[in-house]
This record gives sequence, structure tokens and C-alpha cells, in this order.
Amino acid sequence: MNIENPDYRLIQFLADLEEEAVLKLVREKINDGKDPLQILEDCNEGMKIVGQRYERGEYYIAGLIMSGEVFREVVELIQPLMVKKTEIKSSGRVMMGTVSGDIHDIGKNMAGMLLSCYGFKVIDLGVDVLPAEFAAKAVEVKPDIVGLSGLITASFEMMKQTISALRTEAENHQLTFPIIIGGGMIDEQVCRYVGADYWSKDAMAGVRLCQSLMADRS
Ligand code: B12
Repeated sequence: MNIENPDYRLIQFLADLEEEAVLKLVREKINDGKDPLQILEDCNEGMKIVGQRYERGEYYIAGLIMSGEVFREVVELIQPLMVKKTEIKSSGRVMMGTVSGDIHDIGKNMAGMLLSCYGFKVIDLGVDVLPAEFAAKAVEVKPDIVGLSGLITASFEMMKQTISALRTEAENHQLTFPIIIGGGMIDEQVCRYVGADYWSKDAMAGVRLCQSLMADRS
């Protein structure tokens, strides 16, 4: 995704938790045929400001909850456009979930929604998923790619444990699948620490990565 043409009004409305103003502006943008990905990206920028305000003690947990609710409503408005936007054909199977101890799912759901739009079959295990659950499900569904999401620092350790469990089961059952990690605080260093194959902090970049991984497999 890019932020070449950010709409600072939308970013600001979301940062200020102005629910009605956000939804009104998003509806206007949809009616004007604006790029739905750009709308999501602007909202994502607003969420980052919410996080910063929370860190500075300007917002409390209620602010985080509220921002999540507003973002969910925006996704509801955007989702029908995304389905119509792309042709549906099977591109591969991606199993994904948020690791144990972490209940953030907005980014994971967004990545899953985009992957579905681009023809991937998404097996979503939900949030707070234990390493053993990931591993058992991988044996059952034999995914082409596994995506782990995590937004809090504590998730890094869980990603590490989850990846270790997944690799053990993959070896026992002769499965091969690359593992991608995603989330706002992920970087190359985290990727190396947890032992993932790839990382992405952008859902659309994640889709492109999955497309290129599938191309390499065929
Ligand atoms: C909304 C929110 C919440 C909501 C979540 C609602 C929900 N259903 O998800 C609620 C209120 C539940 C919440 C709770 C908490 N939160 Co919170 N939360 C946020 C907030 C403001 C926004 C997160 C978000 O949804 N962003 C929008 C999405 C679209 O962005 P994203 O998740 O990064 O996803 C993008 C990419 O990362 C990528 N992506 C994500 N996953 C994946 C996976 C794959 C495979 C791929 C390819 C891509 C991908 O795609 C997305 C789009 O590009 C962030 C601040 C921030 N900006 O990150 C804090 C934040 C993550 N929370 C934080 C904290 C501290 C908490 C709590 C501990 C607060 C508390 N005291 O209880 C709890 C933790 C609960 C738990 N155990 O998980 C901190 C974490 C800090 C840290 N270092 O650990 C943050 C960073 C705020 C801050 N700056 O302090 N939170």
C-alpha cells in the first residue's frame, strides 16, 4: 500500500475517534470511486496516531477499543468493493492467525480479506492461537503458506515458539510451507529472531509476497 496521496482529514478524524465523521467521509470517497486500499491505508495511519496517544497517556484502553470499532465499520463498508474488484480464482492456500496471548485481529483480517480478493483460500485460525493449534491445523490443511500476526512485543516470543512447533510438524509430515510474519512492529530483526522466512508490515505487500511465493512453487 502507499501513502502517496494521504487524506489528512480522514487520518485526523480517525485519530480523534470521530466515528461519524470517519464513516461519512469514507462513504463519500466510496461514492466518488476513490481507491479502497488508500482509504484503508489512511485509516491505518490514523490508528498509528491512536496508538501514540495511548502510549503518551492521552487515550486509555477505551480509545483503543473505539478505534478498533471504527476501523471494523470502515472495513465493512470497503469489503463489498474489494470482492467486486478482483476476479476469483484459486491462487493457493494461506493459513493464518494471531499468535497466543495477542487478540489484535484487525490487521490480520485485513490481510486475509485482501488475500481472498486475490484468489487465495484463507484458513483463518482466529486470535490467541496456541503454537500446538497452529501446528496441528497445518498438518490437517497442508497450507501453501502460513501467516502469523502479532502486534504486541510479547508476541515475538510466541511467534518463535509457534514457528518452532510448525517446523517440527512440517518435518514429521514432509510438509513444506514458507512462514510469513506480519504486524505493526515487525522488522527484519524480529523476523530473524523468531525464525520466520519472510516478514511484512503491509497487507498488500503481503499479498504480493504470497503471489511471488506461489509462482516460485509452480
Ligand atoms: C486497536 C488496538 C487495540 C484493540 C484491538 C482490537 C482488535 N480487534 O484488533 C484492543 C482494544 C483489543 C487492544 C488491546 C491491547 N492493546 Co492494542 N492497539 C490497537 C491499535 C490502536 C491499532 C491496531 C490496529 O488494528 N491497527 C490497524 C491495522 C490495520 O494495522 P496492523 O495490525 O499493524 O496490520 C497491518 C500490517 O501490520 C499488516 N499485517 C498485520 N498482520 C499481518 C499478518 C500477515 C501474515 C501479513 C502479511 C500482514 C499483516 O497488515 C495490516 C495492514 O497493512 C494499536 C496501535 C497501532 N497502530 O498498532 C495498539 C497497540 C498494538 N496495542 C497496544 C497495547 C499495549 C495493547 C494492550 C496490552 C492494552 C492493555 N493495557 O490492555 C492490549 C493487548 C491485548 C492483547 N493481549 O492482545 C500497544 C502494543 C505495544 C507493545 N509494544 O506491545 C500498541 C502498539 C499501542 C501503543 N502504541 O502502545 N488494542
